[in-house]
Amino acid sequence: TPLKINRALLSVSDKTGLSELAKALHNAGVEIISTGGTAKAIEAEGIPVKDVSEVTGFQECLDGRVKTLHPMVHGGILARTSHEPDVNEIKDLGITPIELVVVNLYPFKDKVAEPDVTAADATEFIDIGGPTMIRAAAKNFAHVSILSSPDHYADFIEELEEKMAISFETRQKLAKTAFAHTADYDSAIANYFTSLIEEEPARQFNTSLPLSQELRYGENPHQKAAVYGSQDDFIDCFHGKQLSYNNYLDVDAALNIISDFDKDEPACAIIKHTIPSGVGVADNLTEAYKKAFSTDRVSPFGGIVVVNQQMDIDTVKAIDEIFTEIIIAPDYSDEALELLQQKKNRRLVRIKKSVREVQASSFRSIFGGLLNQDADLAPANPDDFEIVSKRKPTDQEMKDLLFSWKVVRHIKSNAIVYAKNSRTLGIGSGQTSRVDSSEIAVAKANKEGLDLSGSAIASDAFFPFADGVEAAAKAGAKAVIQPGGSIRDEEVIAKADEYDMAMIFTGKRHFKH
Ligand code: 93A
Repeated sequence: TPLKINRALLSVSDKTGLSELAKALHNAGVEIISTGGTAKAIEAEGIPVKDVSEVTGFQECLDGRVKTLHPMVHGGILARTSHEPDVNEIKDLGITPIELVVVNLYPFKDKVAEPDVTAADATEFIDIGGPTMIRAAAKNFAHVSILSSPDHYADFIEELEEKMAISFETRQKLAKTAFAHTADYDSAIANYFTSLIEEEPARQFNTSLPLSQELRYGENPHQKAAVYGSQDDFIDCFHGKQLSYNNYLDVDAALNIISDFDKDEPACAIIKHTIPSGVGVADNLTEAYKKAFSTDRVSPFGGIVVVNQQMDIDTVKAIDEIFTEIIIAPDYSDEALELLQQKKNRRLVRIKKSVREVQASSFRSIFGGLLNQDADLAPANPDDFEIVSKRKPTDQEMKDLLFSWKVVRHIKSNAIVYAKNSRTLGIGSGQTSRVDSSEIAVAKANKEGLDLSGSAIASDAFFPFADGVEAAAKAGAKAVIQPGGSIRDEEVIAKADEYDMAMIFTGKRHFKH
């Protein structure tokens, strides 16, 4: 049944929207009770307000630590006003029901975010009376309405003015939100204490990611699915069908790899099932696309093309020779757009923000929960590289090594990339042995008729044995880049020297499981 509001208790730290709300309540004939600062703010608007100490018959004490913690307040909030015994009992006790509680809490999160905050200061920002009122009102939502954020005022006022009462559905929804809010508030306090107690602060992340979108289905049509977070900050899918679950995975892979290529080097990657099938860098996008495509001319069918510069008409014409599911670019020329939009269903995505711009966390779902780690986004730093072979890489080899190293970390382990002249020649991914990945990379290059002689090879983790390097040499590779760190490094280096290969140790591994 709709609830008529006779009496409201307002106690807010964030005074946003307070005067509009108080006015609306006053106009609806509601009696307003309030705590110190809130009462002052309401009074200043010329709206009648009763101080909570008049209700409790007790002064605010202990520097405001005890303001509303009183049976006159909590009896008024918790009474079941449709329940005869409660009604009689509060009548005997002289308690008047409160049908609306408006509380927002001491801003604890803001306080602990201040750089020099002391634990004592932070502690004073732990609100006790506020959550108590919020939880009491939310528990008794059958008889009380709770507003725990200024965000809820506008809809509330509208409903109050329209119906002079608040519906059960609204009260239940507000109660749910209120409990979520106090839970979040308490976990922020717990996290802060954890950070005080433990030497290394526990990894913290936002556990309350908002629902971004319900998806039609998951990896397969029989799986329900949704996406959470703020994907819209990074991309705008402005044409074609809604992105699907698998599309999101592929777009994620595409955004990650393209973030490795600076704006001054036109780059293109073609992604299939989250793995690049080819990557190219050239003087212009069309050439970059052609290089990427030439690595593997079968996989791109139904794949995703991502570029790092404004998409132009010539590149679109080249892409249009086969069916592409998604095209991703920072921007599109008018001509390119006109041609692209002729295909109604093909998804077109604009990159709004590079994934490199955020200190990203990565999450994977496992039994019973999640795994969390820093995303592996930091660009490689050639200053950390060590040339371990007798022969130094030539300038061209160095370019090819750097290029292949950028690509290899975006490929599922075990990952092997052959590259030359800023273009991938063979990619081996996701195999259970490094040798298999190598053989696949070579086989794919051969299938496309690509010449591996003089190429560079990158490996996401160390070569455990010299045989991997020997196989690469026999396939035509002249330069190797890998993390190093195997107990057989010496043998591996000796093998590179035997074939007059240049070899770099990066000291950094890029597994992608
Ligand atoms: O110190 S408290 O935990 N003790 C209380 O009894 C109490 N009652 C309300 N904090 C309490 N409040 C909080 O005071 C509210 O949650 C609100 O954030 C704030 C409003 O104080 P004022 O009206 O004086 O600005």
